[in-house]
Amino acid sequence: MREIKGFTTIEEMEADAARLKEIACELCAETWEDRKTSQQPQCKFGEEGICCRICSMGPCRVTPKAPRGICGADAHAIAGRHYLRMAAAGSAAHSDHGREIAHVLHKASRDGSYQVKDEGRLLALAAEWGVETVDRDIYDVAHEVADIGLMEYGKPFGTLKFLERATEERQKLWAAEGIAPRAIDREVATSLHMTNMGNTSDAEVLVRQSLRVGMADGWGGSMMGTEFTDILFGTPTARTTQGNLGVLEADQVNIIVHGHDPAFSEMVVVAAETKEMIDYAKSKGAAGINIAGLCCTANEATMRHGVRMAGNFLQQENAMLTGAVEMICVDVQCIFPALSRLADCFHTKFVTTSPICRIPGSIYVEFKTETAFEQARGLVEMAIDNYENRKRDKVFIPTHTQDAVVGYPCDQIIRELDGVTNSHLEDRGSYRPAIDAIRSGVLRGAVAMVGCNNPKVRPDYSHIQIMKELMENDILVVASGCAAQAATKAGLLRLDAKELCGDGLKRVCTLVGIPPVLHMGACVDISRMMLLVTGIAKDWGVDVTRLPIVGCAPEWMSEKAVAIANYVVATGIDTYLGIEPQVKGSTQMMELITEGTRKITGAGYIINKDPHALVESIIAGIEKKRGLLGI
Ligand code: BF8
Ligand code: SF4
Repeated sequence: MREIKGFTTIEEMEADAARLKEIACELCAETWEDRKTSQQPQCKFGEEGICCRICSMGPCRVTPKAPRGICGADAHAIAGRHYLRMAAAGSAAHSDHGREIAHVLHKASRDGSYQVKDEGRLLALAAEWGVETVDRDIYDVAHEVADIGLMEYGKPFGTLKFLERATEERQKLWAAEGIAPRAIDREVATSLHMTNMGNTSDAEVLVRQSLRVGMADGWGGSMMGTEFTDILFGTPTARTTQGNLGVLEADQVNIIVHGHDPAFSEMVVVAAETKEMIDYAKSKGAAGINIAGLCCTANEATMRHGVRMAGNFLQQENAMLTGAVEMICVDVQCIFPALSRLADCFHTKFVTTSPICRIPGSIYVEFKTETAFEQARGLVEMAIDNYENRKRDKVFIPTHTQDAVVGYPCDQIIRELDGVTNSHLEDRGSYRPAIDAIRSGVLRGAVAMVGCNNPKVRPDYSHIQIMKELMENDILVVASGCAAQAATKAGLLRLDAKELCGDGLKRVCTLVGIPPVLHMGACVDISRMMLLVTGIAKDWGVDVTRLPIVGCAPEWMSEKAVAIANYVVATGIDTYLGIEPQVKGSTQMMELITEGTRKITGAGYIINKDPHALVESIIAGIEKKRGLLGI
């Protein structure tokens, strides 16, 4: 593997983390490493998905001596029901986030905290949904579009509107297989109903519903979240930024926004950029206000404002351990409750803002659409006031930081790749150049790298090693979520990361002026990836399953990842996992998720805990698809 000076290595990242861990030990502060140790050995029944506590006759655990729970449910039913519940919870989380954004759009106004930033995007969606736009106030259009979006959550009849964006083959297949999602909330409720005591015990039926509830996320709630976020805050465009803990500033007020809902973080960014707040920070002896992001909030804010990214999931405690953070304010999802206790060891204010995510010991400021800006300004002021409490002799900010180019939604990728052969900017918009590059073998294929960190594996190692190996093999990477942040920290979003690539990918990166790993946003933006693949399939004239394009989540941990994996597979895209889904105690479930779904959607999971073996199987899978296409 090529190593070039200037790119942060995983060992350098680990050295920074080790120093921060020492600080934690000096303060007797507990971190995830300590809790992981005290959790050992982790429960084997839970790990294998064969512990059931769905009713109070249980918990029932499957063993050779006791192969069925008290009601008679076997390992396949128990593991299948648990798997479906994970997919449903993940779908609920993403979709509820999408719903919140829809409500914000519904309340958007010219003189309120939230306005419509991308009118073109709104008008396009209005046209798609048959909303009248001629001679209408843009905010009336916005409110009607939001209204229709909100109805998608609970409409009594029909299937989701966004399914019509898929290829005809997919739409027919989903209908024929009975997995086309109806209203979003209905699929979540149906999943809970089916897994309620005394209902479905047929593992295949449970897996089919997992695909369906997953699609309610990817082709429903998440897609809506992405669309409405772009309308409200602007469709991202490529821009430069930086990543890793080195983005924290020793002489500025550091405020970290963490979570997922951009409606919240956008306001904090806007408030921190006001002259009034900057002057106030200066009056308190700081050189300025430095907003940095963690997790998917970082991805959202960086794509639209260039806000720098402090890190991903397993770095959240490390950010506080630097001792340089005046405030961590969070909205929803992937937030360690541990931050609250850890904040007791530092001057850091830990602020929660959503009724969905209440954490004991935090400062709770419930964000409201109507007063969002004033509330954000209040929080920024609180952080500035806290600057003088920083214990300067205890601060350790790691120096490793990487430059990055971020913000490639579908349109941007199409436009950029189209630039390989088409120099007329205004005509751009065809997938042909991307297809030609794949067809000719200049690019062997593409991989969507997604998902979290998981203490079960060396943090970020799998992400980075897999991406580097793909790049060397002329495979373009699109990344989102914590995978995108891992790439950022390793420098793979730098334009000169093309030096780490094979000749073909390097040529494309040089011609087009893109990095070999394209940052596509937060996890809800994986819906963008579905549309990108759909666009390529339509222009190519083949079904999605035949394209040399796959997904990979080597370090996933969240229920949201289970929902995502289900809609990716339902869309016909093979998904490579580095962490085993918790169904190993059922041979039938293992067969269903790796092979069984192929009979339904043409795709399935390939699971391998060894990242090197996993990337080899990805490359082999891509080459096999190329062979079958005759290219
Ligand atoms: O939604 S990748 S750890 S931050 S779940 Fe969470 Fe996983 Fe990160 Fe974003 Ni996605
Ligand atoms: Fe046990 Fe059946 Fe109740 Fe589950 S649903 S806890 S297997 S009795």
